[in-house]
Amino acid sequence: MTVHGSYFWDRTQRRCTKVTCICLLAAGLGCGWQPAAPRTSDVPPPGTMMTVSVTPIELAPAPNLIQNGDFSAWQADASAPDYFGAPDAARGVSVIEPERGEDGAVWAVRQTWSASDAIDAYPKLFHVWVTNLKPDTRYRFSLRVRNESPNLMLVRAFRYAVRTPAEALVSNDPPQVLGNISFGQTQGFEEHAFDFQTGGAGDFCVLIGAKNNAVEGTFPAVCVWDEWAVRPVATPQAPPQ
Ligand SMILES: [Ca+2]
Repeated sequence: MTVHGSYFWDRTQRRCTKVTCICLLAAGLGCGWQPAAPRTSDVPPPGTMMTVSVTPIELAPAPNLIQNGDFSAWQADASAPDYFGAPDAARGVSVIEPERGEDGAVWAVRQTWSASDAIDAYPKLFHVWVTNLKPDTRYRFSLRVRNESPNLMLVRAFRYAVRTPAEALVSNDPPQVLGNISFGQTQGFEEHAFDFQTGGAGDFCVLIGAKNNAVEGTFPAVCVWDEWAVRPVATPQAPPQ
């Protein structure tokens, strides 16, 4: 119910004031003015800005410089996931297979050793070439792995001073070790990482490969590899001079 044109006597103004009173008829509500809720100390007056909360902005991680490092791409009948190299089939010491989820999609790599490949050259092991790194730059290689055997595994990065992997494979110059990690049996999946510096200018490409480094080990031995990644390591900004 709306009543227009009510008048009342305003003692302060000493005049009659026209008001509009809007009354809502509802269950339990009468016609009348409701006082505003008392202002509490944490409510700013109108027109005042206040900080409600501060949420730190998480910077997105740099893109992974290893292509297909999540192992999601593995062509049918291919011996290795896209961009990766399989262990040497003629040597026959280890095999890799796609690790699939319940939906059938490949999400990781299962490698099974029947004997140690500790004496083998890394280009003949499960490996990947990284050809898009900058000189004199610090990078972090990281991976997730489940080592189901007690054997010591070794993952190592090399710098070849040539322009392409094809040239590296025929080069007589020994590659330079940039860094490595080793680990034994893991508790489920574990993340392991190492940092490396690429070295001076000039043509180069980097190989990262994995081997069962225990000559005397337990076989068959199994590692499930996931999330091989190379990302630049953020260096703190130098203070202004
Ligand atoms: Ca994955």
